[in-house]
Amino acid sequence: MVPAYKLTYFPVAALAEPTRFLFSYGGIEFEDYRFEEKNWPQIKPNMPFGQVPILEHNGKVAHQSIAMARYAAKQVKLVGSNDWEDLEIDAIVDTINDLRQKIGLYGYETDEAIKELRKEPLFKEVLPYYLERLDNIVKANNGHLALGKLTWADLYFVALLKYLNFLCGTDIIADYSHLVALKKSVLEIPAIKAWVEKRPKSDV
Ligand code: GSH
Repeated sequence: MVPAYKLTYFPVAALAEPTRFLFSYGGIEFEDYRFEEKNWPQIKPNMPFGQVPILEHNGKVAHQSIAMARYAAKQVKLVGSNDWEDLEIDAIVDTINDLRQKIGLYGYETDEAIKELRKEPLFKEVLPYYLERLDNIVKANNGHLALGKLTWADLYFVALLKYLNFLCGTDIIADYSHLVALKKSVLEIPAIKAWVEKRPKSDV
């Protein structure tokens, strides 16, 4: 049977990976459509806002990676049990995304001189600021980023890590033991483990 969902993205983990993790976690089949970078100029004009990932379902098209991850999380029951709990999860996911954007200013900079200028503030200030706080949250939260239990915030963070590490050129959580433990516990979930083993290999 043709899967009910089609996820379209570049041939990398990055912004599509949280949704891939979440569908895999819940055993929801999806078509993992990865186009070749050379075909992007033809694909881009057909995207709702000129970007990917997009998620297609029942003839409809959705964009925005966090919105689609939140949708997938609802499908696989990794959300909160009331609006306040969802707010707590969303706040963590948005914080991770704030960090991603700050990392992107460094990682995507093509002018080497500017990149060098951004290096010290990122590695000495921004990363410690965010990662210490996230590590403390996991420490105080029974090994999780929100609600003291597994939620989509945990999967979101671990799924995105490969991309964040790539942009920084290093394992950004290596010195944060509670984040390391969180990563390990998420990657040990059988359905996630199976997904990571079978997913196409990529650096990003
Ligand atoms: N806020 C959007 C989301 O989270 O989905 C950002 C999407 C985004 O930045 N997509 C990038 C893209 O499509 C790939 S990671 N880049 C190609 C382009 O903009 O032409």
